[in-house]
Amino acid sequence: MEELIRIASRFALEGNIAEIKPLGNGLINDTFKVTTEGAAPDYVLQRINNAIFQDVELLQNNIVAVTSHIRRKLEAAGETDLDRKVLRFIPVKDSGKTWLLEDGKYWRISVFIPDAKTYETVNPEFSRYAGKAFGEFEAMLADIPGKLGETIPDFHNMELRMRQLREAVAADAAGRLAADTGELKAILAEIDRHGEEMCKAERMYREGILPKRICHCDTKVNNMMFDQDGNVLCVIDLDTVMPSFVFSDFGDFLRTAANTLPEDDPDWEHVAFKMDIFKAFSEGYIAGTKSFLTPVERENLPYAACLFPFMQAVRFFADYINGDTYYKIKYPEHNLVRTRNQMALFRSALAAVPEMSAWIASL
Ligand code: GN1
Ligand code: MG
Repeated sequence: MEELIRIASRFALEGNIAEIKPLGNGLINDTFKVTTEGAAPDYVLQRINNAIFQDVELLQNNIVAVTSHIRRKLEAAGETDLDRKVLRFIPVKDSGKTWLLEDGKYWRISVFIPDAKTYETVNPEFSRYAGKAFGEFEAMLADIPGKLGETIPDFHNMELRMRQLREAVAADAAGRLAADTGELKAILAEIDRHGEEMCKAERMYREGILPKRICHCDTKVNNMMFDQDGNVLCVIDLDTVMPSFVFSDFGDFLRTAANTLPEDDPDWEHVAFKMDIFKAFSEGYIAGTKSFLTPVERENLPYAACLFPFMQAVRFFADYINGDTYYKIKYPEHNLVRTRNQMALFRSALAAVPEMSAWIASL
């Protein structure tokens, strides 16, 4: 706590700090809410996980480029209340930078968005709004000046994720495969059966028929802020905003919002892909992206809905085999439980592809 106050005080905050408490449930960074006294805004303090985001300067440059671009657009469109519609990062007092390096740890602070809510689950109506909002987010970034760097190179490259899984298997660093009684091998076999099919996006990219665009790349349902009436205020958690396929944003939202259960629920037999959420979200997304979405991107949205549970399963499973070095875990089997859950979601989404395709074609 004292460390946190000392860190927060290095930033050019308004008001005096009253308290600092943990916030949210991200798997990568550590997040805190900084409450101030009186009318000054509250803030969000984050310790950036620099084992994962190795180039914090590039990361923050991306985020500042994105948030100031969006802010300018909203201003030009006559929007008000901008601090609730786009994140604002606070500079460090002595350096003017939006990040602080102290004792080997990286920190940043943004304005806390008041009277806003995040959700772990959404109904079809909110999904439609979210689809439109993520689509419009991509549309706003279509003309961002300059180039954004890849904060995590090849982040959503399925071919890379398959290679990383194979490397994890070959090393078996935690001895988990050696101790396997059959389940792990069965998961690996199932992943192998679908791996090539799921790497379709990379092939289309090499063939020149699929573009990369600036995407959010972590469109989990809880990364969107809503006001009390269900209107979308803004998109948060901008660490992974970078060039990617639109499948990233479409697929990752559905991975979290269309699952009947949370991504780490052990009851994987009750995991299913919710078509009502898919239908509502895709309606919103196609409306929000009508200025740029190509027929190839559009036709492959059902593939994207399968790709993201699959990719997440491969990532969780590789981390399990590596001995849990990437994602925060709460108990030893956590990454395996997450893998089972995401594989079940993948199977359910895959079975729904014909229905998804018919729906997209009808829009
Ligand atoms: C991580 O930090 P968080 O929870 O927003 C991860 C995402 C995964 C997600 C799974 C940089 O996001 O890619 O989809 O966990 N972020 C990174 O819950 O790896
Ligand atoms: Mg998050």
